[in-house]
Amino acid sequence: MSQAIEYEKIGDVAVLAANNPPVNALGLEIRKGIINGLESAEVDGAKAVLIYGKGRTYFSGADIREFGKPPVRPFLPDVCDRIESSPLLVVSALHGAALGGGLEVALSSHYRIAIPTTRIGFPEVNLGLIPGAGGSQRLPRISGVSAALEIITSGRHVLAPEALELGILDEVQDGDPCEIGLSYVQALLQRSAPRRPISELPSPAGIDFDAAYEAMLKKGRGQLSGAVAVRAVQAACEADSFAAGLARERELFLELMGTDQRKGLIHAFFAERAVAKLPELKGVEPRILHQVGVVGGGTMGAGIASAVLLAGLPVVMLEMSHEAAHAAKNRIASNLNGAVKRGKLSQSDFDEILQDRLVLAIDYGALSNVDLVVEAVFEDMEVKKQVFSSLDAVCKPGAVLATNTSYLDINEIGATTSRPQDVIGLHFFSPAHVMKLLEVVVADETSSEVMATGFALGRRLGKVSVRAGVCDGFIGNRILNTYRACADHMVLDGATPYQIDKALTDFGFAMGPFAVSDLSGLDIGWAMRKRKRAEGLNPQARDSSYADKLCEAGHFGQKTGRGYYVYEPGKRTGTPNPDVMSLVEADRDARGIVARSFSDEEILRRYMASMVNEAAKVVGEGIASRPLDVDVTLLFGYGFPRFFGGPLKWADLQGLPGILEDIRKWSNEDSFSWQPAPLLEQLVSEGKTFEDLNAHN
Ligand code: T1G
Repeated sequence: MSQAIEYEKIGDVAVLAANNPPVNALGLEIRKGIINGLESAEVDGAKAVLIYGKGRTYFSGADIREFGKPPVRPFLPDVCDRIESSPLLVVSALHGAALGGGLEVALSSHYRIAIPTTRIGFPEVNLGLIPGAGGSQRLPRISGVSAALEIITSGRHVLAPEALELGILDEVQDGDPCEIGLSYVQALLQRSAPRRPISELPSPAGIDFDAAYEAMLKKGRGQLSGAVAVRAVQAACEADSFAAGLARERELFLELMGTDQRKGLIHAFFAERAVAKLPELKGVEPRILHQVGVVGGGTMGAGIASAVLLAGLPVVMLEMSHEAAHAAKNRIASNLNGAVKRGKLSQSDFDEILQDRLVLAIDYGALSNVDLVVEAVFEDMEVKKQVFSSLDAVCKPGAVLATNTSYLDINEIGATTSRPQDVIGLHFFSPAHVMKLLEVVVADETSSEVMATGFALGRRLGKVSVRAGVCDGFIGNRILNTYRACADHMVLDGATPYQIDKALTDFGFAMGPFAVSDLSGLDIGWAMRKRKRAEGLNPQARDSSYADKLCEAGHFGQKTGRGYYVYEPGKRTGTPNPDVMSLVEADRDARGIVARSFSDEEILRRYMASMVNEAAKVVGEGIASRPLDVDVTLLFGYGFPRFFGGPLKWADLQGLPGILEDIRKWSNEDSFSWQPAPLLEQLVSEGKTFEDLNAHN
């Protein structure tokens, strides 16, 4: 059986090779292996020890799957202290991603060499934690407090050349990690380089840690780990000894380990990786994509084309006229320009894309050779059907025909073609070249190969793709429409849009529902309400009119400078629009509603209960395969605070019985009007959680 740490003595050097694919996570066997390897080296007459990782990376951190389980010795801090205190010279050779506990192992080594593409970092804050094996004590001693604080609180990956500049690495050299490591050790031995335990370096000079703490708390919008990391680095400067600093770090680490935020963030880490793992895609090969077509060059179409071009694929953009096609090209150019400004695209690639890889067309014939086409035209069923029958006529056999509709019935669209098995929904979120979420909407006839191709395109575009079934609004918008309606109900009953927005930003959302409506455009909600009225409203639904009045007055939010808020030119945050409350009061009077007060806590509970309840229906009906698919959708498409892990993880952590009790209590009120989801009732009656469903699917 292969060892987690393979031991080999090469000349005077004992080589410890980590072999724990896929990312050499520092699980128990690795930790034991390092200790055993050091002990062997010390009795084996070695003069030095080289530690490196086999496969694609050096240690990428502690084994996250062990968190929350009873810890087993040796603990990582002990392993790091053992490395540093070894009488032998210990050298680490890094490649891939030396992150978290991996960087802590490297920092406890006496010297570090890396290949140029290596990334180092402390991403623990993204898991609701802080470095827990000396990273917050050793890094400030070699890179200085400011650099250490920035790296630890941001969680960002630092490339090797910058890490060399910061003194974190001693050498950067290209080649095989073991080979460059061995020659580096030889060089150190030849010049009798001393062991250099970082823990023996003096405490670094401090900064105003209280100010840094407050700043991180504000930036975290409720997430604690960044601010707590400041206190850990503070200990590196102020503790009486290295050991005392280490103890303080451990104390803070264990406090965070017990928080719901740690559970939420680790759930999010694994959930975003699990969404693409679907049993129905096992062994299914996607179709090859060489060229993509986009029909409709408006905001969404241009965004989708930009995402595809940025991923290196050529695009044929079809519009109805030359003017419209050139307008689409200008939108794409402005999107790509943004990427150039953000340093994500070079000017030469920008030019090459617009000259060679983007083809404009006004004739469907131009799409005859694409492998996949995404339709992004006006949200009208008749228009969609015309487009799809044209695509059916011109596209080659095997081409994937995708629609970017955000709610229309894809079964009905597919039925207008002779190949419904090749029709799928690819629901991008605006701006499509920025937003990470992609709903892959699988219609009744969609083949698994076409579904696999949708996911493959998502991976190629760097998206987080979630499988969704066909219903009005799929996963995300269906749930949004419910909690958005719940907010409207509370306004009719006495709350204000501004109180609701504050309650949700205090909860952790970047923006409240009314500010989000202003950002996406009030005309979108208006069009949806008109469509719903035309389709016949659910009699229990309350149909507020104050929002319509705003739109009838031409106020569509940020894009018109006025909506629920008033925006100064160029500003993205506004002040409450004084007209809104008089429209609301008029609406209440017309309905004979006597306004009452709402506490922020009640607003939050109602809002979240409506969200969780609808999400449970979406899972219960199989529109979402698992609860984690809903969580990832709300995290990546609707700004749900990541430290809660998503609405269903949040619900589990809150306790489903309490949420069901709320829903049952309110379900007969006008201002709630939703019956408890059968799945929620079933889970509560069986004493189960949404997580149980994730585990089983
Ligand atoms: N533990 C367990 N599993 C891990 C893991 C880890 N640290 N990192 C990755 N995996 C799994 C992942 O779930 C996936 O599994 C597979 O490896 C490939 O990952 C004490 C407390 C390293 C940059 O936060 O950022 O150290 O889905 O798909 O895109 O101070 O993984 O195949 O079943 O992401 O090439 C700190 C987390 C831990 C790094 C590679 N370390 N990992 O990205 O592959 S806390 C991290 C990553 C800590 C100490 C503290 C990325 C990656 P599966 P992948 P990738």
